[in-house]
Amino acid sequence: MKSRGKIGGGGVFGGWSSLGLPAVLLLCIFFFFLGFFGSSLLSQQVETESSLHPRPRVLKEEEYDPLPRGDSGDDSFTTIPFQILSWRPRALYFPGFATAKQCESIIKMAKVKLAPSTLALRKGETAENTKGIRTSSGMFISSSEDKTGILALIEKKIERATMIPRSNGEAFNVLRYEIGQRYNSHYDAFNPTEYGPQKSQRIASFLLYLSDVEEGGETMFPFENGENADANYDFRKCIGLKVRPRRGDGLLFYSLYPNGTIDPSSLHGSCPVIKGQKWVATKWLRNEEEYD
Ligand SMILES: O=C(O)CCC(=O)C(=O)O
Repeated sequence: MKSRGKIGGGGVFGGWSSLGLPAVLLLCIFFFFLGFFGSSLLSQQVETESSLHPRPRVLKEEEYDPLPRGDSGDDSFTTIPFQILSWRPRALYFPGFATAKQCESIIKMAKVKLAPSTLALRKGETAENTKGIRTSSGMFISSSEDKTGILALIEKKIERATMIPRSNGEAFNVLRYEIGQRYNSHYDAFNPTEYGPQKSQRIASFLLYLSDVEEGGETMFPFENGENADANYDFRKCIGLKVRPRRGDGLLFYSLYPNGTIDPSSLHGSCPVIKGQKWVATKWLRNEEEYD
């Protein structure tokens, strides 16, 4: 009588051998590729998720002991590396502030809505007589318009790095500079004697570089440390402290002194792009809440 529920006489290996060697080989190859593609697909998904929404780095508790927090505080330490580039103006550089994937996503959302960049005009200025000062293209986007959540993440990181609440920020101004395009030196803060009375003032600017630039396109501070600050300065001139755009890096500088007056050394601009293309997202931070 044949026994039920049992693999034939030779056990498992007997079953394989009855399939024949070519069939076993084919099965092995099939499982190999299944494993290979399955694991690389999975790791790609994990990588995309973690590079779009990276976890904040936290220090180990045994290194430093966190204090009991206030209602709105954190339970752990945050590290955001930065370099002081200058004290006049107060300028900080943040390497690797955003991931390459985050930068690419921001460019993708901006690309479809670009228009020639405009200027806030002083008394007597018109679009016609200020032509050539700012030749990039750009668009404005607030974090509430971004369904991917990336701009909200970046905004929260800027908030932590500056301790200026998100609600004091303007919408992101995403800019693209092509070869030869530039932004002559200017102030981000609005001097009331030139622009009239202001409801609020820009305290600081955070620039997130979304691309590398092969040549040119630096953010320049011609009056850094009081250099070149004479009446003859040509606002097109690309001199002084120059910050080279690198994808994912951030630059923060303060336009106001702690006493609220405009820091003359915060004059800045974008050198013309010589080779490649420059993408940057600017966030202006104000002394009053913005409503977007
Ligand atoms: O593109 C840059 O590097 C500077 C941008 C800038 O000056 C601004 O948006 O106010």
